[in-house]
Amino acid sequence: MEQKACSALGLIAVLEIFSLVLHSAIGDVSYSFPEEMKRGLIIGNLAKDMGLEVGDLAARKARMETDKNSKRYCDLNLSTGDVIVADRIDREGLCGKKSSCLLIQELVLEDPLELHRISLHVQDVNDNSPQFKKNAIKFEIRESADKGSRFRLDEAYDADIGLNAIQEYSIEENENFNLNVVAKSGGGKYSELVLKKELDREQKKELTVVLVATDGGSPQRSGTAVILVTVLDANDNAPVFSQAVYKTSLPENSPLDTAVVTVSATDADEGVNGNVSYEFDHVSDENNNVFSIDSTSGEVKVSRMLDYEEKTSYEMQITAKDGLGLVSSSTLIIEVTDVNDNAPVISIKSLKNPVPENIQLGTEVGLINVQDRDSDSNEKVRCSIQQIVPFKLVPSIKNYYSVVTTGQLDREIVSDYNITISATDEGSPPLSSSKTVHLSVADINDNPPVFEEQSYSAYVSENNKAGSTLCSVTARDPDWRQNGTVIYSLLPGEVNGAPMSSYVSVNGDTGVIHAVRSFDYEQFRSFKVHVMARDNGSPPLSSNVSISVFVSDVNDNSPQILYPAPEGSSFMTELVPKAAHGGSLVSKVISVDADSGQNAWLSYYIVKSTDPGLFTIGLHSGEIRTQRDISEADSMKQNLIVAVKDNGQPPLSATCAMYLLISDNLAEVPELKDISYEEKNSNLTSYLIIALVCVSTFFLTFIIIILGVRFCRRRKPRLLFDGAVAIPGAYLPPNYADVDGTGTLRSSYNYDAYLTTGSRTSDFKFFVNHNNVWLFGHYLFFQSGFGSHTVS
Ligand SMILES: *[C@@H]1O[C@H](CO)[C@@H](O)[C@H](O)[C@H]1NC(C)=O
Ligand SMILES: *[C@@H]1O[C@H](CO)[C@@H](O)[C@H](O)[C@H]1NC(C)=O
Ligand SMILES: *[C@@H]1O[C@H](CO)[C@@H](O)[C@H](O)[C@H]1NC(C)=O
Ligand SMILES: *[C@@H]1O[C@H](CO)[C@@H](O)[C@H](O)[C@H]1NC(C)=O
Ligand SMILES: CC(=O)N[C@H]1CO[C@H](CO)[C@@H](O)[C@@H]1O
Repeated sequence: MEQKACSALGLIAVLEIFSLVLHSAIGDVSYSFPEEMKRGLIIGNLAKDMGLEVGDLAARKARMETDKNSKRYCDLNLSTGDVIVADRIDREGLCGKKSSCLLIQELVLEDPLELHRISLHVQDVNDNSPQFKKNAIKFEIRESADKGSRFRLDEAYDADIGLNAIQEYSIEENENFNLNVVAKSGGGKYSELVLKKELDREQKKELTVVLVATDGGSPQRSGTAVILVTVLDANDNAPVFSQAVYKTSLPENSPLDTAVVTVSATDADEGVNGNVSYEFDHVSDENNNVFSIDSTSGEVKVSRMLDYEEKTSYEMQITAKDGLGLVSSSTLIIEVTDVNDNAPVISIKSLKNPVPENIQLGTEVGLINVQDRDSDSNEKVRCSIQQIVPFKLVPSIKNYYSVVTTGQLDREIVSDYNITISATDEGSPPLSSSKTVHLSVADINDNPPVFEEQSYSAYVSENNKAGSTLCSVTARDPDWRQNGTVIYSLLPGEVNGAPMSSYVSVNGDTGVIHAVRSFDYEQFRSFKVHVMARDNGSPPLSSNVSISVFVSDVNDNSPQILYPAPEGSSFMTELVPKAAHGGSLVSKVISVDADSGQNAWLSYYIVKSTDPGLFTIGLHSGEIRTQRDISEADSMKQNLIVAVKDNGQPPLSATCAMYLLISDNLAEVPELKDISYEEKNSNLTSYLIIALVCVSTFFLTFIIIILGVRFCRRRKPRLLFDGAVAIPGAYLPPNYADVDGTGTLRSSYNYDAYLTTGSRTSDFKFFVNHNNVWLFGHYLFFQSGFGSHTVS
């Protein structure tokens, strides 16, 4: 600038030297006047100043010229000689910031030609206000900026110079900023904002300060600019929770994703600095994943099923964090409330199983425990047995119940119980559960075997096979296993003096009664067997039953003709008096049948006779009577063959021959040598008795020996009755095997025991009527009370 000024001065100096050379005669005129004078205003009077006559000016054609192409700023009023403003003279436009502004104009005069230099010194007028480049100066200042920070402001511009240029800056009073004005070394001034108090975006986001630049002119001019300060955020605020502690409660078993609570924290900062995200603080493993928190919204949700029985409350720390990591935390307490979601659990602590059936009333057989995991009323449990069983529950200490018998047990009626114990809690709705206890009743041998019938009867035909089944008895014992296992056995007894076991046997397992030997009706008709059924318990129980065995008759005995003696063995003759009238009794055929009933109901027939019209025989009496009077014409010897037939099926029969002699004198019959036999009957009897005693002695000895031998060789003696009978008519009951008037047999028999050696060879024939001991050869025949068959 100084150089420019120098060169400008140089130029002026050159011009001045030149003008001095040209116009040495006339002095130059210089005028000083303010800029911006209106056109026509008089700057000065040249005529006067140059000492010229006003009239000359016009004559000499005085005129203003400009150097080079320079603009002509002033004119000359020829009539007055005044220099007047011809054009606008703006100092700032002509000279800018030059401290002096000189315009050179030339005055030209003719006759003589003269050239005068007119120097116009244009003086500055404060016509320009200070001006800022922009009306608004925008600043962004971080709120974290320190006190004393400086922010340089734009300079204002004032076209004027010197005092009219900018002298001062100022800002209106505000709490944050001061203004510091700095003078530039090359002149001019600028200002800077100085932070006197920290900014707080959260308090005031924008500040507006008006900056004023003033010049030193008079009147003073000023220019303003608005400083817009935008406070930039700094993360100076941590998020703040709306509550220090969030407390809420939630029923257990809440479905997943149930919203529990929404926490919220606010951060006064903005943008990232105020972008709060939520998370759980370090969570213990047990709390892990139970709840989830939405990091953006702060909504806490259930993410795992809650179980009151597992954990009743959760306490967690929630952290809110802003974008740049400032954190704060709050406590979240979630109480879980109980829901009746657990049924009571019944557990059997002890059980006496099986229970003996004779257990005493009121005995404890088991102990159960009932527990409900819920709490309060949800865990109160009522426990009962809702069945008709002889057991009940008796509350014991706390949750224990005793199972106690309330009635007598009987295994034979109910052998096991399924006792259903049910437990219900008092929740709403109540939950219940049940448990079935299987209790079996152990057996006690308390039932004796019982026969199906009170007594049994068995019917067996005589001559049965040894080993044949008579009947079977069954006894039942409802007890268990060996206590109910029935064993049959024969009770000791006798039949006809022989042990029972020689007649029958019983199968111990099945109760089937077998005959051990063949029975003979003619020996005994019935007998009683006693069988005991005993169980296998300890001690055993037993019961007895009697079986009546009835032996039924079989027609196994042919009629035995006692009189007359069978043909060939002896010779007997009946005398029939010649004077016998028709219908008189001549003789009687006597026969017996060892069988009974129909089998012993005998009928008599005359099979063959010498004179068929003479004799008849009573069908059942066997009495032989004359049919008509005997006449002289009748043959003296009459023979009758009489058949005796029993009524059995099939009938058995025997025949005999009857010799009748129609005579009044025995001597008339020479052929009958043995006729004295009849007459000497009493003598014969005496002989026979003597002989019998002798023979009996001998024979009994013989028989005993034989029996011994036979018995040893043949264990099973045969029952047999066979052989001939010789009997004198007088000793026999006359109507043996007779019929009464109604035709039915009335019999009360005694029984005969026969012993035989099995040989049928007949060597000896004896009979002892009075002793009822008959001996036929080696057949031994014991008879007791023989022939009590009577007609009523
Ligand atoms: C806040 O943060 C979340 C995730 O961290 C993001 O998605 C979101 O755009 C952020 N918001 C702002 C305003 O920064
Ligand atoms: C008890 O239950 C068992 C098994 O379910 C069954 O076999 C038995 O018959 C039941 N007893 C009674 C007396 O109901
Ligand atoms: C039989 O009864 C007795 C008591 O009388 C008992 O001790 C035993 O256990 C019972 N036997 C069985 C197999 O039940
Ligand atoms: C059965 O008979 C036997 C032998 O006579 C006797 O000891 C027992 O007591 C009887 N039993 C009963 C139940 O009558
Ligand atoms: C050309 C011009 O301006 N002439 C003026 C000079 O001065 C006289 C007197 O003041 C005026 O009357 C003229 O008009």
